[in-house]
Amino acid sequence: MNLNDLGWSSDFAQAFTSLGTPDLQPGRITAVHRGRWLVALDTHSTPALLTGRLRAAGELPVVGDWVALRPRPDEPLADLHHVLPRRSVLARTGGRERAEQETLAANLDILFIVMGLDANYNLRRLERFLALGRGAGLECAVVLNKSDLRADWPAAVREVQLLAPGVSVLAAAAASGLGLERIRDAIGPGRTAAFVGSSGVGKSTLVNELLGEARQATLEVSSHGARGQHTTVTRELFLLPGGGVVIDTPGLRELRLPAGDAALPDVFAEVVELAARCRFSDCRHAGEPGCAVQSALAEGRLDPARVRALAKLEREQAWLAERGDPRAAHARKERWKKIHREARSLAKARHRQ
Ligand SMILES: Nc1nc2c(ncn2[C@@H]2O[C@H](COP(=O)(O)OP(=O)(O)OP(=O)(O)O)[C@@H](O)[C@H]2O)c(=O)[nH]1
Ligand SMILES: [Mg+2]
Ligand SMILES: [Zn+2]
Repeated sequence: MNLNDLGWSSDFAQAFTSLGTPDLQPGRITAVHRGRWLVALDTHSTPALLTGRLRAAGELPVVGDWVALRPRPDEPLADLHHVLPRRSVLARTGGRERAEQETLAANLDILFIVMGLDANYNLRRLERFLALGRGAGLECAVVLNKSDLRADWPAAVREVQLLAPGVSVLAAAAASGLGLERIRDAIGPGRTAAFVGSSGVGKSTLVNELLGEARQATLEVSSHGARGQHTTVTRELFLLPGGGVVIDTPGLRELRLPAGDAALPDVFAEVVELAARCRFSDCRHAGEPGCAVQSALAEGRLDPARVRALAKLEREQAWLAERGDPRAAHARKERWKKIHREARSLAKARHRQ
């Protein structure tokens, strides 16, 4: 193994040099286990701990990060001193009712969004994943896996292509190896790919096929069971035999986008383009005159599900923005107070008539 195979580039080399710490070694985080980071170096892997200074800096290293570390002389352990600036960051909003950002992985080039061609197939979920990937500035590819379970899979490929113009859409069947060559080509040497999608769609099965060996546990979907178990529980980075790096991730039951996700206009381009032609710039497409969205819907030129999906994601973004900005929340409260006041006086006026 060498660092270039792992995705090292001249940018990282420069960042490393400018640390001015030639006694440290560069390495890449391949896994994180209970306060221990596993790091691939040019010759081997080592477990590592954070130095107090790096811990105090707040943002912990994640899978895919490039770090500068120093091996301990007397034990098979290293100390992580620095995280090199990230080229890209995949993040989501953490669990229910919480608005914290959770960084999932760093320094990715391409995101494989895996969807099963069974009951898992869901365009609304796909839109979320596309916004996640595009928001992180990543090339995205949709993998429609389990094509062996759906005879008319080419229709699904076409449907997704229409939904996401410019995004490559590949049909795959992990068991028969269909689609694997295209996935391998899309990754390419020295590039880093992550597999994301619901639990049980076959991410680990695909990663194993790419590796040519069963490195990741996989499980019958039925055994994922009512308790909603995930087979893969941690993110892990692997080097492919032919070059390229893949990160397997645990299934995301519910994906909430990070705050400030700027990719919605990109993912919902046809809706946003129409909305730009509404008479009022703050048109809510709810009966205002001169609404281009409403007329497109009435004429069947626009899919109402897309309009609703965008509105829902925009509401989530507004909520997150307010959580992060109390002033915005205050302004919204004042706006509603004013609307209610006006509604009340209007009602009174009507009553008097
Ligand atoms: N029919 C069919 N089954 C598949 C295919 N790919 C994977 N499976 C099966 O789907 C089940 C789940 O696969 P996994 O690879 O464990 O799914 P995963 O996405 O890694 O799931 P998590 O780790 O829980 O997120 C396993 O029983 C696989 O054998 C496929 O192309 N066709
Ligand atoms: Mg898995
Ligand atoms: Zn409108």
